[in-house]
Amino acid sequence: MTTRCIDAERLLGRLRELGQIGRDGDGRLIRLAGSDSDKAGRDAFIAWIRSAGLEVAVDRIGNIFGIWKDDANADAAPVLLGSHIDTVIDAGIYDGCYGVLSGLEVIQTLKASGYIPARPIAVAAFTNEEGVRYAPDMMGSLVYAGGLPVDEALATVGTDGTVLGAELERIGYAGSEEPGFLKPHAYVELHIEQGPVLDREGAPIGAVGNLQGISWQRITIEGEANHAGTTPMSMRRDAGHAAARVVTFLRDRARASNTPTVATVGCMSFEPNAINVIPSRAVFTVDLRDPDEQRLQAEEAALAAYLTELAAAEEVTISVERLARFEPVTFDRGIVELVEEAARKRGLASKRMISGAGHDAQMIARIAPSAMIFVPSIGGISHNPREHTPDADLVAGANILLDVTATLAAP
Ligand code: HGY
Ligand code: MN
Ligand code: MN
Repeated sequence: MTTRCIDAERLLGRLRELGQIGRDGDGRLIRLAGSDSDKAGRDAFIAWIRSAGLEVAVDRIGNIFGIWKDDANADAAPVLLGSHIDTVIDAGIYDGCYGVLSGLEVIQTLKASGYIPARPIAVAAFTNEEGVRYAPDMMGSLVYAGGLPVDEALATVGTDGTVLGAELERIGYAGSEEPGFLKPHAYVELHIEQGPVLDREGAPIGAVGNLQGISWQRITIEGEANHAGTTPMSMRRDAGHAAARVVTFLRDRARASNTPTVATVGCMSFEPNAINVIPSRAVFTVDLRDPDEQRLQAEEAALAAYLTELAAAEEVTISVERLARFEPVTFDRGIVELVEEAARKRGLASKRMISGAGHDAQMIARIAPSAMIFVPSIGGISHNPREHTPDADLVAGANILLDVTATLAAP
């Protein structure tokens, strides 16, 4: 039997075309959830779904589905593929988009090959996976999996003061399907690793067995504005300095821990943000992650204790808002082994690994057996325009997704 292969030119062409949609005046790729550039990316994806002859469905949180089904299998639970096409700020072209376009490519290849599935096969582009404009991240798939009520998600106020539901209405993606309308038989997400492991070890395929826990918080420190020149150091209630101590505390603690714990302060703003005024307020975010739930809780507790101590020492008041909290996830062993077997059959080395990044698969794993396939990220770079995966690895990963899907949907 000849081995099926995806149409590499079609996949890579779409990936590059989508990678050009939503660039700002400086050429940066920015397709934040609910934005005009998100709409442009969504429109392109739906046009490709239609050109493949698939049914299009959009749910109330704006998740988009391309569905291949026929009368014979329409009542069976579908195999669901997918990821996201929203991006971070100044993004690379592969994060999320590779998994969505590969899912569509797999369906088109199977359809054209005369393969007859025992169940529908669908591909999803989940809304707001990145969580940059509206927290939490993985929002569309979290709602889809029943982890967040859709009306609560639609009422989310963004970092720019907009409301997600109004933005989805505005861009024409406030769909009608109830989230969860398709109960997947299985879910497989193909994604770039976004880390250095596969590239460093020269393995083209990652069989992702689990995914680490994530804790997002927004911290506000209130001090007192005062004159930068006349206020003695001993009389300051400097919110900016206090914030800087938190950043150093987190980094030093994570680096000294000898565990996989990672800590990141990605956003920070001061008020009144003037060169000669001691900051009265500092607002910043903390992203803590660890594969072990107990350790993640211990890191959160250590931060809370430090903030209490800091407030007293610096005579500031500190408030904390939880933005997201997801426990570590273990994926379906059977599907992970299918990934390893598919790689073996194609003569590709694979490596069992954990995901450092959050993904929609960690949400869909709540409602269906799920797993992920990784391909290498050169230098481990991601969330950065220098993000890169060689074409040969992109094609190899999509062919593994093809094989795993054909097995999962087989009669
Ligand atoms: O935050 C994450 O890990 C993902 O990129 N949303
Ligand atoms: Mn992603
Ligand atoms: Mn991402």
